[in-house]
Amino acid sequence: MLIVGNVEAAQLVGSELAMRIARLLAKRAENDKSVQQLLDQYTIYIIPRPNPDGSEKCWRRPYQEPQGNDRRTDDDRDGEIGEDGPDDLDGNGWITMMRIADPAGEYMPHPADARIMIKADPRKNERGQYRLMVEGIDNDHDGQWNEDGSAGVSFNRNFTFRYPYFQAGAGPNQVSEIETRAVADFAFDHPNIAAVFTFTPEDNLLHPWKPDAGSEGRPIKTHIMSADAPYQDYLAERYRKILGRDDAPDSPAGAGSFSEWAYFHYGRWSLGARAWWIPAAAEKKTDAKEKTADTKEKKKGDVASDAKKPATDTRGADDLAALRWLKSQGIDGFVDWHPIKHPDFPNQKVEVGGFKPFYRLNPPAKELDALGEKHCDFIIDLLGRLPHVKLNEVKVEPLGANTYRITATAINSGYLSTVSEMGRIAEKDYPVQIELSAPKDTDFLQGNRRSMIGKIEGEGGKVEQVWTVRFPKQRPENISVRIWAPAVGADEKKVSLK
Ligand SMILES: [Ca+2]
Ligand SMILES: [Ca+2]
Ligand SMILES: [Ca+2]
Ligand SMILES: [Ca+2]
Repeated sequence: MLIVGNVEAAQLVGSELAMRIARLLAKRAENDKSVQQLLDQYTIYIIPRPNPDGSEKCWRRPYQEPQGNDRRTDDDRDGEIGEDGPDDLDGNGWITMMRIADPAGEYMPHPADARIMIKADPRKNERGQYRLMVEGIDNDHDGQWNEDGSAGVSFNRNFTFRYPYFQAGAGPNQVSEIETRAVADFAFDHPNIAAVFTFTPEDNLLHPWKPDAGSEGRPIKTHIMSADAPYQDYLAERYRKILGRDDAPDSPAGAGSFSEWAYFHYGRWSLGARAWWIPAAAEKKTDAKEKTADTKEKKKGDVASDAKKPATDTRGADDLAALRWLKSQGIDGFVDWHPIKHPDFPNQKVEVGGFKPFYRLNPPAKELDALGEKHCDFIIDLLGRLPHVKLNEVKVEPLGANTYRITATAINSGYLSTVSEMGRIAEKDYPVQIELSAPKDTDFLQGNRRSMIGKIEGEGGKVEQVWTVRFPKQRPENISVRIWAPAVGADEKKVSLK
């Protein structure tokens, strides 16, 4: 199987946990025979940091959550590259937000906590008092602030499934980047990969993908196939049980994301987990998309997201919860608003403040040990459920005149079927093959020497292959039957013809 770390560069916890899984698996195998057996049986590839340049950006000062790699992008298409990124105006080493007192602004302080900014709703007789944008100046004097930081191409927006054409961070075309190309090539070069586990916000272990009967018959698949959904649902249940948490924020719909590509286009079982989030006890359920929009792109504020809000006012609820949680943990993750002099707004009050980058995406270090152990538990659980073919029985019946009927029964002893329904449709798997080894001059009256077997269901799903063969000269003492496929293992049985 393949384990992939932080597909979103800023979620460094993903790469840390991927490394921990590797170490823990090796360590546990020393004392636990069943783990050793699993490691003998399966190969685990781990790509802890699929976007090294993007991840490296996390350590550059001033600190800001990176979106993409180091490709030089002209984000606003004005012919200049990276001419106006965020600026650390208060010199504290962090890029946060800034608010500009402005009667025409859309934002106002939250009634419960003035540190949190929410969009004013005129229908509620509220009036905006501030403009809100990312900390910085208009370096190129085009009337827009921080519109081009040459943010690069995001690893998790550059894959082929539901590719977000022409959108920020998507890149010039699908799999255009060295990183995405390298990971996709690696995957295709290793047909023995049966399942992919990814640390990603587009999780399906906490929010299982839902099948859609209406679109299932269409040639281009957009939803998990209904035949695959129960397997995914069961694994998701296992994951939540092992993790002991069931309160994750909503999963955004992927666009060009890696884990969806792994299922829809690479055709493998694909499981995604968010790894960590601020506990729901501190945070009421919020839309993850909104959260990103709230922290990153308030200046482009989208009214539509407010219009969809349910009757209860949840504006700023996740921010409030995050503040409560930071406080309860004694973590300094918020910069209190403080006035600065801003060259672009000489006559207005401008303050810098807000959440520090990374704190809401990555857990405190003290939680890493437990998270590592639990994810290792899940990977071991998953390894024990991967498809695995075995020859159960090979029966030989003499029919006279040097003619024999040979019946082989193969089973899949894993929980997962040998290929997902999506993989079968995408034709990206290497199908199970079965072969009868017999002397060259053997006549195959029924069945071919070698043939492909369709999908074998999990939990002891079986298939039967029947050959009728005649040996023109002397019959051999033994024949053997072999069954194999790169992702589901191999088995061979020799039987005597006596
Ligand atoms: Ca530009
Ligand atoms: Ca700053
Ligand atoms: Ca500008
Ligand atoms: Ca700037």
